[in-house]
Amino acid sequence: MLYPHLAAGDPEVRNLIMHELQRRRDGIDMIPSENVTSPAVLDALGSILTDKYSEGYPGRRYYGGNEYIDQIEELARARARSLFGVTHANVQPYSGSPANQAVYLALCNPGDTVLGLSLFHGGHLTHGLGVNFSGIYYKHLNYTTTPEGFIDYDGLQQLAEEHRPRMIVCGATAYSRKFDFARLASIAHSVDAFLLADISHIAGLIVGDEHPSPVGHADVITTTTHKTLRGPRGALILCNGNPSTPLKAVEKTRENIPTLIDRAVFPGLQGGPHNHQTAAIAVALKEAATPEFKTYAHQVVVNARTLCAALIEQGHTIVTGGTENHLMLMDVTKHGLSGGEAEVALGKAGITVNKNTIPHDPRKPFDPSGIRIGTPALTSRGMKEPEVRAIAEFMHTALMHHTDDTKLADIRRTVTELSHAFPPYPELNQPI
Ligand code: DSN
Repeated sequence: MLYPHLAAGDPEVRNLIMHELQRRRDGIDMIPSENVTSPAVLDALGSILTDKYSEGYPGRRYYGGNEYIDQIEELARARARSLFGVTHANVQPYSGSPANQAVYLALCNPGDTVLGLSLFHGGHLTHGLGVNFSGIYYKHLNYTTTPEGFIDYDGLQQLAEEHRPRMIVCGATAYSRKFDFARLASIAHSVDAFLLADISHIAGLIVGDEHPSPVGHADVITTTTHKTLRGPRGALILCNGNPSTPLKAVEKTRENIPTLIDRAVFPGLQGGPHNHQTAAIAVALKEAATPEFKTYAHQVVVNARTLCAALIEQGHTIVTGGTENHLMLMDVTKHGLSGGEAEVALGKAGITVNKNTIPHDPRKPFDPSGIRIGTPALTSRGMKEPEVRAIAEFMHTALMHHTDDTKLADIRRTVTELSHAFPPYPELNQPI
């Protein structure tokens, strides 16, 4: 029996977890920011490390009994440094938004001007949305994509020259093309701004050599650990240089970045690190350094390209006309649907995607024109080009019959059959 202690202690919660497991087994998750973690990562995440307080950093804690916790955090930091090729890594941010918040706290003063890619053109909440801390405490201006959906580097350069920001944020949650980090750095540094590269979506592709790295270009790099990197929820902040020991209050200059970052994470923003999460991050970073992970990252991109080509062949509209990474944005409006309706129809067919704005979307964000589709999770399950072509066919049929519940239920049966041949968690393959 899975989770026997939970079965005894809290059958209600176990039952809901079992339903979620069944949902994952029966369907195909194509949300590009989701993935499937390994049993080793899950073991570390569910370990007794959750019980320990360890405010501070290795060797300088505010609690006793941290001799093993120190070694775990050192291991995670060393693995992060080596994997990304930087000299400093902070592994304590609870997730991506707190990691970005720590960078703002470290490098900017409240009211400073910051430029980030608009959420509605593929950016992130923390890149300057008005209702987010980034738009509330900082003077945020957004750069956008061109009408075709490519980052408007010229527009960014103009905005930067006009407003002389303190920091430029690059990175995205819904952008299917490669970032030109050299160009972004040259724009930022031409106006003496810091460049923050948020590589949360593409970190796994970067370590798998499927996307250029921002190292050597960006002043600071943040990434979540649970997307293409395939670890637990969590985040890293990466940079070059070394923090002072002990951490001193220092000026917000480029050479002080490691010290500024460490002070911003703790005590600036967070209390005790989540040690079970740190251990699971260490495990995931070890996995990401293997040749198998490179093969995985390559297949993620091949699968996305294959899916995109098949969807275009069936007459669908893909923003920018293609993909160079793990995701694509589809404009579904020409079939008489909104993104929300497409999400629901595909959900009924057993395929999970999310509605998403497309660049220059005439519709509202809560029911936009597009859907966002990605291949990281299905690739972790072992699916390759033949399965992806079959999925494109299922998606096409579901979208063409989006009001026909009988047809959608038929597709769902076939999707479930395919899905059962590629279990997301083979080690948990027991009856529920
Ligand atoms: N919410 C994440 C995504 O889906 O891309 C970004 O944090």
